[in-house]
Amino acid sequence: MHTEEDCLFCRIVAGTVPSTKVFENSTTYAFKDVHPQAKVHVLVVPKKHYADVHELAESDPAELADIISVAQHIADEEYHGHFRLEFNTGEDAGQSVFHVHAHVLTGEKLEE
Ligand code: DGP
Repeated sequence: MHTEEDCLFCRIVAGTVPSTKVFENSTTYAFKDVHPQAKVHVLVVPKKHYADVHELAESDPAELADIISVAQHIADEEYHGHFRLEFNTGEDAGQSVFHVHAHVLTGEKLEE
């Protein structure tokens, strides 16, 4: 079980672990994924810690909407507004960091 103190993405938001920032506002932070799966692969996270997208949706749906707006903004800048948005939820779905994060894939035509 991860606590906020040992949460990698809390540390990235706080700036104690370095990242390449793409976007930031008062509640949301976006940074480049260290292992990109597309020409542009950005992770968008709430600054506040929630374990997964279901917990976020239940606790703060406005922040979930903000994450989607940030994804659209990135895609507008990078690739005429087209993007793929993924929330891996649970270990068996590939979630490895238990601070909710949207994978935003864009910058090129994506494989289906
Ligand atoms: P997931 O498997 O859905 O939990 O995605 C976690 C993503 O986080 C994965 O694509 C790799 C990325 N990642 C892991 N550690 C770091 C890091 O220290 N910095 C950055 N920028 N990305 C990381």
